[in-house]
Amino acid sequence: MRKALVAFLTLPLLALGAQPAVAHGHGHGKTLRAAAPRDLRIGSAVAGGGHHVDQPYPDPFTYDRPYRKVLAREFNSVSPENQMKWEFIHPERNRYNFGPADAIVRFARANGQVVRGHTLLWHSQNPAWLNEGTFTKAELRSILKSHIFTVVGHYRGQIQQWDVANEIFNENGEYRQENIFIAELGPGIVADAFRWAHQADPKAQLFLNDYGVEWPGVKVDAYESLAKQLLAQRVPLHGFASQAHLSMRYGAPDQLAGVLQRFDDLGLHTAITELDVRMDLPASGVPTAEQLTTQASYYKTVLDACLAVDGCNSFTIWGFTDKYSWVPVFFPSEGAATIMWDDFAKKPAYYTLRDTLRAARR
Ligand code: 9MR
Repeated sequence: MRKALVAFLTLPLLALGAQPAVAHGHGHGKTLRAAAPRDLRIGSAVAGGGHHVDQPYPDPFTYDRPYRKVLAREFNSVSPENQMKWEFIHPERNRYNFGPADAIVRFARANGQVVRGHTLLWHSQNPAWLNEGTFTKAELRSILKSHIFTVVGHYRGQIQQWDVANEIFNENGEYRQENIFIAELGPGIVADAFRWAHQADPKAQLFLNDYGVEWPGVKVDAYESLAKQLLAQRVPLHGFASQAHLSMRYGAPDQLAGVLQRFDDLGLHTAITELDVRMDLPASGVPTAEQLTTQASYYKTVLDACLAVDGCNSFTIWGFTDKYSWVPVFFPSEGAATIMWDDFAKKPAYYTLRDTLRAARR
């Protein structure tokens, strides 16, 4: 968020009547996107694929119209939750499945939203043909290269930011050996992935993305030295992102601004890409008023961190409604992690985010 630039741009935009928020019928800061400073995108994951496949409802993005209405109204950035992951978009070695991700990209264009592409180099959610196949190193390298050229090329010009490398370090700051590309080809493959993505779409901002980087520590140190090394080698790295999957068990991330600032100091963009705040649910299953207040304060801590750092240009939550959250599926005693209830009624966290955005916009 560059404040001087915002002030400079505001007047001419108003004079031209060119406020996109007004064009979408939700001006005056009534929605998150309308409340936000102009150089900060407010995003949500788009529910579909992944854990949703085993739930007793049809694909949310495809079939839930009220859900799509809220998604269009509140956000000006969207992230396919699963629809651009390898297992989804590249289910067989010689077959790509672009339909569901194309639908999201079309929706985004129709609603004045940008798209965050997720993700190209990851240890998880890879198709069986890749996990179980036997390939020479040369074959594996060419599989990754052609996947990146095909997928990034398919969306060329339509993706604001790509999570090129996702979760490549473990908690000790070592390269994850579960990542078959890193295990087989060595960590140098990370630089290649960035180079290929940049060739395929020179305008997309290319990010490192991970969880567990909300507090300083060895994992953040590992990313900082990787970022320095990549930049020194003139690898097209443009950003560092904190996913920010938080639990109220562990306290609010009160040092996050400092972490983001270290990457801003390297000249990188920063982003919050998957924020949610889960809590231990009481026996009733319904959070207490106090829990909701605490949750709102965690959301605010993360937004404040982004607002405090000049180059933090994207703030995304990992779904906006508890109805479709991944949290209860993966953490059975925890839940209520998003900013809206199942019926899209707003929680205190929603209002806190909106108020904080409004205050920052002025
Ligand atoms: O929300 C996603 C869920 O639908 C999938 O089943 C799950 C499988 O790993 O992945 C979830 O999204 C993850 C994201 O892609 C990367 N960071 C952690 C997210 C939560 O697990």
